[in-house]
Amino acid sequence: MIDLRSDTVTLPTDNMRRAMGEAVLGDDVFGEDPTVNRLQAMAAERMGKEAGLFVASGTMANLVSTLAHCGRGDEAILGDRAHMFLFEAGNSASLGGVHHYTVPNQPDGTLLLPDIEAAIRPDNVHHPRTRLICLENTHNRCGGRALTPQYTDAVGALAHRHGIRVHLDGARIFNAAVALDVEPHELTRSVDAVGFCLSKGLSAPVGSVLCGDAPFISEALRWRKAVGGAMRQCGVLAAAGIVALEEMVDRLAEDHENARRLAEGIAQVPGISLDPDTVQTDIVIFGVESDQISAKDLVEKLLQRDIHMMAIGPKKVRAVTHYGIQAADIEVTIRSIRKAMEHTP
Ligand code: TLP
Repeated sequence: MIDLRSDTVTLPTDNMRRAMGEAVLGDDVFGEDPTVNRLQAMAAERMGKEAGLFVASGTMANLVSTLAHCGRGDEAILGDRAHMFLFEAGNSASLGGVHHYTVPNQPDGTLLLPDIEAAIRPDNVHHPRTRLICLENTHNRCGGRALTPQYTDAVGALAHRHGIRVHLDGARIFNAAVALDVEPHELTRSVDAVGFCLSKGLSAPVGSVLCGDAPFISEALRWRKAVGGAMRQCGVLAAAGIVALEEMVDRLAEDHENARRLAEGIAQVPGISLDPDTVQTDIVIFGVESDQISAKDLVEKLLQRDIHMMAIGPKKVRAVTHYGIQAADIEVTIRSIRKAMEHTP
């Protein structure tokens, strides 16, 4: 099976399994797990922040950050294609009483600065209070596009001018850093909080780290406890995260090359719409133009050829490259898409 559904399907490497077996552990709720403490310090250093907090998932990083920044009736501005808006079960509303104000995501994953500015509420009893702006880098639903340091700085400056905080959903921040050839901290220097995932392209089995200044992280620690996310000897998981940071970042370039090759190959297939120049990282989103076939049909046809992708709309399919995908798999995939589309009436 060539599984291109997501980079979340990656399995831990042999070095991760070894590190997990040998990890020195303690009770992290007492702050006494040395492996968790080491991962948190490493993560904070990479993100250029004071402190880090190990959490169970990317969703938990986003939730705990929202809860730490906002109170009930406060508002967060974010993109209409943001993962936090679309795919996190409405948790900021259901658990935090936090209202979302969406502005259109541009095809490159950005939000226009005038749109953000216009969404900031005036201080008036009729309105919720704008507390937070959320960005996503790389942007999942915009096809893995990377936001630049300059763009992020501009949003940070705008937010801070209005006394508003910025949270970055950096689930795939290392993909962005590798694609843009910058240090991750250049992408985070203007945000107040960033969460990144260890369990996507970096291949660790579980976990994300939320980073920010020390007072924010102590507030986030309380919220992590409140949502049941305080774990005990979770150094066994953090150990794999340390290997992910040490060994799995630079190789993301290979995933990006594979994605780019996949995009170039399938862009040639009649009935498929895709501009390969928009593929910057590990995510390839393409359109199924033919009237005769839906995204779901194409995904089913590919499955019969042992290739797994995800239909993300009636006419849209997503494929994600990762550590488990080799260049040869990409060639097989391109040939299979061509075949699947050829047999379309
Ligand atoms: N995204 C997953 C699934 O939701 C589909 C994927 O396969 O892409 N932020 C971003 C930008 C994400 O893409 C995801 C996961 C998350 C947050 C949530 O991370 P987890 O799954 O660890 O809660």
